[in-house]
Amino acid sequence: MTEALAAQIRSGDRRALAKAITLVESTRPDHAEQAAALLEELMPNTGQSIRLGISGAPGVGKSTFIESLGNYLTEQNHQVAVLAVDPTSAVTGGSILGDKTRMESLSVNPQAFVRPSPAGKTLGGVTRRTRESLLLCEAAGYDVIIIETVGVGQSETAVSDMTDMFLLLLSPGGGDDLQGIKRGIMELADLVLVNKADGDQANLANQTVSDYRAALQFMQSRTPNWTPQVEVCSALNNQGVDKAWATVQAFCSALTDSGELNSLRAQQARAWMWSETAELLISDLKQHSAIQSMVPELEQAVLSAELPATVAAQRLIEHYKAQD
Ligand SMILES: Nc1nc2c(ncn2[C@@H]2O[C@H](COP(=O)(O)OP(=O)(O)OP(=O)(O)O)[C@@H](O)[C@H]2O)c(=O)[nH]1
Ligand SMILES: [Mg+2]
Repeated sequence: MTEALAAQIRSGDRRALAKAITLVESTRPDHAEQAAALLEELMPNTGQSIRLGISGAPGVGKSTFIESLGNYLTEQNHQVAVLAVDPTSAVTGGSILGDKTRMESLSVNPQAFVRPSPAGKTLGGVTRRTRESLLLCEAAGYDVIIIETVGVGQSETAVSDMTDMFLLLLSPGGGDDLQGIKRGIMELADLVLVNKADGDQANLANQTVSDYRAALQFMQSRTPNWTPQVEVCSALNNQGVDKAWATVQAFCSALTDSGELNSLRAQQARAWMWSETAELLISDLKQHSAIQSMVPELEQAVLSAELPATVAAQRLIEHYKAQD
């Protein structure tokens, strides 16, 4: 069953890909086993895409930009997949990106695959699934994978940890206070795009570009092989999107030529291995009945400040290690 599904995915069968993503998103233990087998089987077919993270405040134009870029790329015979990491789905079970992912033309473009965000209990849960979905999309032949997230400060790091390049979209204006964007997020950006550079806002957008270029000079570059760029675009009018793509390609060449792309991905994979290990250990621990029975009392003792959290954690681990 795994091998047949893997073969369908490799042949570019979109329904098989959608089915496989549903499998990796499932919380059922038997599904998790199948998903793991499938990913292992497809591993040799992964890694050949450009992995792009895109973030920005609500309403800045992420969906419009991705639609414009996606359609531009498919015209050049690229296969584009769009995945979403939605930090709100973890909290509310609802979704910022889900209903508002208005990529109407890209969604029906035969060379594109648009997948709304999974609902996960934790942001970690959502991003685990997104990483796996990314690998599945690569195995299905998509050569540009875009991972979108809303810039509300929780999910950008997670997205940057699974992508090659991080694009930050900003609105014109507000250069002084960096639009409330946390400095740490600015530091993740390899390309800052000031969107909505059209109509009345065109001049302001250019001014904003100057402001950010000045601001970025004082920031530590993520890598010696690339200086973060700031450009304007109008996603609505499809302006600057080709330039942004040229910058993405320049970034990829710089990191490929220096060998950094391979080492970056290798490090990301190793970090992922350890975060998976931590998640699996915690969920295994919580499933033990002996542990479950001691949790209420321990939590109560920590809540009422009778017991230091560290001591409570040590007791949990001791009991866990004493199991079977
Ligand atoms: N003038 C102008 N408007 C734009 C541009 N890009 C997007 N918009 C408009 O801005 C609004 C929000 O655009 P979206 O693409 O939905 O923004 P988003 O960042 O995906 O928003 P969320 O998913 O809600 O976070 C829409 O009304 C767009 O038409 C642009 O380049 N110029
Ligand atoms: Mg959107």
